[in-house]
Amino acid sequence: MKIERVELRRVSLPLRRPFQTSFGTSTRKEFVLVSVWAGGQAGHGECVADLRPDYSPETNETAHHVLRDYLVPALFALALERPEEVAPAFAWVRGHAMAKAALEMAVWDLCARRGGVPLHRLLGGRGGTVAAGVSIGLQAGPDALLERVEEEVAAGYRRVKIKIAPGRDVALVRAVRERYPELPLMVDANSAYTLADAGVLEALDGFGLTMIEQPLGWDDLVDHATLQRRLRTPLCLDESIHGLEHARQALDIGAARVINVKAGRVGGFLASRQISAHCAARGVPVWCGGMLESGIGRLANVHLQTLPGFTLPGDTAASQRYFEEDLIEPPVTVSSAGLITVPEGPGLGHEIVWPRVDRATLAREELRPR
Ligand code: OSB
Ligand code: MG
Repeated sequence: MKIERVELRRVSLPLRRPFQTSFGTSTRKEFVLVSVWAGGQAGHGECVADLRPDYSPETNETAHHVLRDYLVPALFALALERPEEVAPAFAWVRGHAMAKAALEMAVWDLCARRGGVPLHRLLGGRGGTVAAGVSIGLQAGPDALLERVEEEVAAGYRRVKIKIAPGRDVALVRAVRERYPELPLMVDANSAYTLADAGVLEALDGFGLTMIEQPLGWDDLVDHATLQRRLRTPLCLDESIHGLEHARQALDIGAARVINVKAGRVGGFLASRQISAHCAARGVPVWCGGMLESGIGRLANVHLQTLPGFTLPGDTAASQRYFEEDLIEPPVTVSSAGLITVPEGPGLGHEIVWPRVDRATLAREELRPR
């Protein structure tokens, strides 16, 4: 198979509510949507880079540049037999995992559609349902947070994650824990602390959290290992894991006991599958993170987390939590039991509503082999 055409769109969707983390506040989701064509069929991948290099060094601009100038030409040069061949062809490009992932995932979707199978089947996953967790951004205070937790628990979510930041941590966790003694609860600091704050993190150790996500440096493993030795609560790494080697090294030195897999952060589905398989072999649970994706990236996450090894609820929540109108029909929904049904249609498995995508598109560029 030769890829005949690639389209890069810049898409902007307003978020229903602002999402605040330790590194900033998002009010809209702006991303590069990658589409690839072969033999009259298309596949689509949503890039999880954002406007600012705060979660990761990548931005929409860097992703667009690296896609257009390096990755798409490398893809055009391939005679593809399997989607597993895409990631190795990008390996010479250092970093830029989110750009690589968007294009690689579009090819996986295309291959699944060409084969008439759902994406999860091509990946080696399963049908059925997946358990939904929810990530609640930083709130004005404990009362506002409790209101949000109540809403999400009532909606059925299987576990709740709350964002924390220095000075907005122990009191928030205590408030939620007092109201919900049994709730599977975790926190995500998005790298807001250092080892000098170990006292605060030790204070969180008594709340029966399922894990503490990425408390220390965004590219750190060593200090996380030091911190993990001082805590009973498992540490989970998000930002620090950029591929299979990081995952292996993190586990080897005891920097984490759980890993958050985001296909965008590790370079795509192949790398995600390698990490989940590696962790499963070591008895380490993984779960699928989220990046406030539109329905296109959201469905990709639903399929990914059907792979063996994804034993914990992910950050994949219902479309309607994020957007007035998602780009797919039907939207992703979560049942009152906290479950998402895995699509069985070809590829991503739900329709992409192109008139909505067109309305949300800021710019588009078409690329062909030369
Ligand atoms: O750290 O997991 C994170 C959103 C944007 C960037 C980083 C993170 C998040 C979330 C939201 O926690 C997960 C979601 O609901 O998509
Ligand atoms: Mg995180």
